[in-house]
Amino acid sequence: MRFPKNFYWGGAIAANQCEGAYLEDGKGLSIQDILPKGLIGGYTEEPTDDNLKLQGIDFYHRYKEDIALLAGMGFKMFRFSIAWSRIYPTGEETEPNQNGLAFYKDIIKECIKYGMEPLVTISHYETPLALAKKYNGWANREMIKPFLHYCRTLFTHFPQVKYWITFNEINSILHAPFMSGAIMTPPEELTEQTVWQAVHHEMVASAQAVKMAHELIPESKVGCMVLGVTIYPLTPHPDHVIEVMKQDRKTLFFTDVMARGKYPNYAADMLSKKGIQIEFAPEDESILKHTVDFISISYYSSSCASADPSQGEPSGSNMIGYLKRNPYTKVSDFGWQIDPQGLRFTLNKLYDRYQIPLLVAENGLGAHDTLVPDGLNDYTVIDPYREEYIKEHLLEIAKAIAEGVDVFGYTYWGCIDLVSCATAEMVKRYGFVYVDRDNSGKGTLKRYKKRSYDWYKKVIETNGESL
Ligand code: BGP
Repeated sequence: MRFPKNFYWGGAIAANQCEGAYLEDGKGLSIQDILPKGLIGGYTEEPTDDNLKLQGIDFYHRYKEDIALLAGMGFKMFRFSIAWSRIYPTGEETEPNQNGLAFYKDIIKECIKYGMEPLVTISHYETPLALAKKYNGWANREMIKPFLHYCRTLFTHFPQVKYWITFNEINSILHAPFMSGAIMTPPEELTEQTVWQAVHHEMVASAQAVKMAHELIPESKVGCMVLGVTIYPLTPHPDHVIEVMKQDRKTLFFTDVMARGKYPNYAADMLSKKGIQIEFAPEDESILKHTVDFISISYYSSSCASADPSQGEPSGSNMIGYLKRNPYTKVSDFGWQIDPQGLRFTLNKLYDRYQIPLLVAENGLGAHDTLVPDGLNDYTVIDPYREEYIKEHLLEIAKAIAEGVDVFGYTYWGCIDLVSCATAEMVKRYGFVYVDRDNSGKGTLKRYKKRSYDWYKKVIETNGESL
């Protein structure tokens, strides 16, 4: 058998990319509501009509239908995020918004009804805008308090949820300080000192959330989540290999702190070379000791590091454009390198280092899909390329498992088409379910099963044997 008996097969989404209803039922603005083009072009003063996330795929009104569709594939786990500003519109109310709580309570109920384990991301790039404005996001230690107030509300109201992730891709704050860390300082004025201090605040907040979850929901499992940046040397030249070591630490630093409970040996040197001094509160060292129960990653592609920036082509992938393209890999429609073996490599590397369970919380192919008649009076998408991508990655996960790595689940990213994160568009589609909406925001929002829907269903039904 390739996959363990209780392997969590499933899919993942995030509130800001699918819910829409951005001001409904008491929701406050989130930073995403002023990011019309994702990472490109920065934020606007007010929400603008061209921001596809304001309506998303209207999951807010269609979640029952959507969850039923996803459950139809036999999902064992469903990863979604809670929009913080739906619970606390400005982040600092004393009482939560009851409508927001009711919405997520119902989502959880639906998951449980279909036998899907809910996995909740507490913060997936959707900090309340008011907190970003008031505190400059995580640059300010004051953020810890409203975050923990929000966490307490979630853990108290949703004790049925056993699996939690504190911050989506926590290391992405280094690459996208506004989207990831709600830091409003314009990029040209932002210092590394500010960003790394924000990193520290998030990690302290995360560790406190782990502690709190364990107290309030004793059987809970809380994980960290990192953007799985897999890096190879551009050539075997020792300079490139040393560069990989340096670049890797931009990711491993986070897992080191969150899984081992303290700053790693190389931190002092790495930070002081950048002239950074992290301000620790007296209690921080003991707080950080509350380590995570599992590590989760998003994994889409690998890249190369070069000691000489003029060598190599820029990597095409989300947020890691500063790295170099690996000439030995294929690329997706959107220029992302496709490297299934890199996933096996990364899982082994993380497990060798930490020896705690791992979850592939995101992996998927963003592609151009075409809706065609299915011959039965309906429409579908014929997407063998998606099946192939997933198959290749799952087989590499299976190899890692055979090598002794404890991988307990796979939640395919964007299991239903949604607005993309980095470029905020609809045309880049990941789902097993097609949603009729285009880049100009037009479409009926009707859902159609793609061919990969039945394919993934079979994979789950056979616990991966059909691969
Ligand atoms: C990750 C994010 C997701 C997601 C995915 C794909 O970085 O956690 O939210 O969207 O990337 O990226 P994109 O949507 O930009 O194609």
